[in-house]
Amino acid sequence: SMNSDEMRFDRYYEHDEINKYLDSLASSHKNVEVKVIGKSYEGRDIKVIKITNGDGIEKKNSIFIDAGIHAREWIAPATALYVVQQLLNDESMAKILNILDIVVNPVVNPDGYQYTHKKERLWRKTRSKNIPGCVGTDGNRNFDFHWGEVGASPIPCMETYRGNKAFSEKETQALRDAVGEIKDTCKFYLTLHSYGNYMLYPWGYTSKLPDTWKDLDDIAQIGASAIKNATGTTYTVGSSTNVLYAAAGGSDDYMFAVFNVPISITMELPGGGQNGFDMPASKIDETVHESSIGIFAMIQAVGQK
Ligand code: ING
Ligand code: ZN
Repeated sequence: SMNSDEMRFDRYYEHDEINKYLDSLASSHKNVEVKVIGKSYEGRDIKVIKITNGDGIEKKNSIFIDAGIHAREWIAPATALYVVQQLLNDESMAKILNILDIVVNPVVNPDGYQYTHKKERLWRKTRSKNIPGCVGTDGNRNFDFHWGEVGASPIPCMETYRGNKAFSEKETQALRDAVGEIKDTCKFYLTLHSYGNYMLYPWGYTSKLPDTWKDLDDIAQIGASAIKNATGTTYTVGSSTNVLYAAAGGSDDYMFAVFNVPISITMELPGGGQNGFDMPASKIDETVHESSIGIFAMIQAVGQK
């Protein structure tokens, strides 16, 4: 168990440890607030941590980061937690927190995440029951913008099952409501996935580009170049449909189109291990550090706009 106010990135943590860690940060930092934004299908608390500079100014611009909507993508929650730790421990972050409040949901889909720890390492979806013998909905096909169109299966047993309706899942409802709460101030929505080294932006539902695609591309390029310069690792930048594949009902399209968050990016972190999702624990630390360089470069660029 973890009672102390530190997380070491030498192994993957279980969901209850992560929640305890967040609570310990709230007790030890007066500029940190932890909130339950909803319960998962199996009843786990879905938490966000909000980090401010403690000045109490309400209408500051904000940023929302999430991870772990897909259960098996373990490097994503680890990266989100590393970003939280850096924001609190690295004094050079004070400048960012003077301009922006940062809200992080490190595990959107805790039931799936725990299922990958205990039962089936490569599980992707939630754990809600749909038809007998088939469990789970793909959270990143469940958002209510062009829901059910391309790349989102209507078949409950499939890996990319869209759900029986948009926002059928308690987990996607919770994420929607948490971002919705800050939509008037939110300048950047970042969702962490793995794997493949991509900085993706809307649209996922069509190969057309949004009118403001250059703004999206600028920020994504800044993230990719920062990583390239720091470690030599290459990220591919572009719209989801154009550089990866078309998929409707994703969280990034929704936050961008419905909540008008001007910068909305899906970051596909590096892969590792036998199947790409299973990066060895010994590589977590260097990977989350590298990825955070890109994330902080993007946050900084958004803050300066
Ligand atoms: N990749 C994303 C997925 O949900 C994506 C890629 C994001 C496609 C946004 C379209 C829109 O399939 C992973 N690894 O889950
Ligand atoms: Zn994913």
